[in-house]
Amino acid sequence: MAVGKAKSGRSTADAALADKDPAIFAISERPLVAETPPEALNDDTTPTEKFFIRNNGETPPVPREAERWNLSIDGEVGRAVRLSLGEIRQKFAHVTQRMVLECGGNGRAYFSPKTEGVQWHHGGAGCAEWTGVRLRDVLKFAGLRETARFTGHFGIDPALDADHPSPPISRGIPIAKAMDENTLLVFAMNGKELRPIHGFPLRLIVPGWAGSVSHKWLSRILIRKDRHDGTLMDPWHYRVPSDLSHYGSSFDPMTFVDLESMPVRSIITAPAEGAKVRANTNVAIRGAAWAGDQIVTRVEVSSDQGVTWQKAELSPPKNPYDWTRFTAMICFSSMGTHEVWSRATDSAGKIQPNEAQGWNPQGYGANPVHRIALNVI
Ligand SMILES: Nc1nc2c(c(=O)[nH]1)N[C@H]1C(S)=C(S)[C@@H](COP(=O)(O)O)O[C@H]1N2
Ligand SMILES: [Mo]
Repeated sequence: MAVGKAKSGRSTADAALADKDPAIFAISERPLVAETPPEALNDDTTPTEKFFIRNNGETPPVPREAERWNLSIDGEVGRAVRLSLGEIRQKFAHVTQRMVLECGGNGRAYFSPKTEGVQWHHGGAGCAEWTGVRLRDVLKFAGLRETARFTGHFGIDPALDADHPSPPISRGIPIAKAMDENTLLVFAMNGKELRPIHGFPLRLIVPGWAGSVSHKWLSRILIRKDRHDGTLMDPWHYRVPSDLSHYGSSFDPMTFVDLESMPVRSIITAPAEGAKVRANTNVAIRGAAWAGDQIVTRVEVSSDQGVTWQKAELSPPKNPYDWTRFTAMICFSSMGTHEVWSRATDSAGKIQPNEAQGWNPQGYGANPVHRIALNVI
């Protein structure tokens, strides 16, 4: 389904999509969720126009005076603080890092049987340059009490409609991840102020973890003694069985654990699916790989449906949580339809499986090899 005018005609959604590359396609209109096809992720830095969208509610109205936007930090802190965006910019060191943001449900469409939830293929991810300040600098400014264990994030996005009256999302992370030097409070994306759809004027980027904790339109961080209990912190969201290896066992959501770091994934970004290439000629295969909190240690490609694999060349990430770009040369000796597969391995030794493994009712963690078909002439 190509992106068109949202049925309801809400101006914010229309504007968000009008700004986007036509390759981006909506997989849900309300809430607005749009995926990037792999061939649109061929840039080293994902342009904002090609960056995926994941809303749970409505996009809030754009504030008139962004510099006066306030972020409150309260709860288990030495003193509750309220900082304007202007103050945040002034008081704390600015950092720019290229980092992957990936939706927790990325890859869900590869599960069989089908699960609940938005049916992402591999395109619920992008790698942009984020500019902001370190969350830990701001938390130190407020002063964390010894009892501080967890954050709770709040934004201003309105609920979708009367059927979904609760606030759309309010998730949180353990303090250790909040204090990680790569966790940023972000006001700019790819060198420009955030677009409204991506959280203008202030959002979190918690790299490597399910995107739901990278709160957009961020207005408050509550520091808590215990795990946060906001919207979508319930047993049915962003929770996975602690042991994913027992296919077919009965799952009790009460025993699930929070989905935190995302699994290793690679995608082929060139050539595009269905492209014509020549037989007996080297074809350059290009792609990207990332691995949550881990590092990508190897990417391989296969031109014989996974019977044999050849190592791709990796270009080093610019900074932690940047993706790893890869290239490989493949030569097809016969004409016809041929598949190219890619798979990555992470620093914990985990490798993308041929088919999605670890089926779970909420459909998290599907990271099968990426496969494209080429027309060899
Ligand atoms: N306030 C708010 N923040 C949010 C969301 C949301 O619905 N509301 N969606 C989250 C989810 S599930 C993801 S994957 C990312 C997507 O960020 P993007 O739309 O900028 O790509 O934002 C996260 N932050
Ligand atoms: Mo997400």
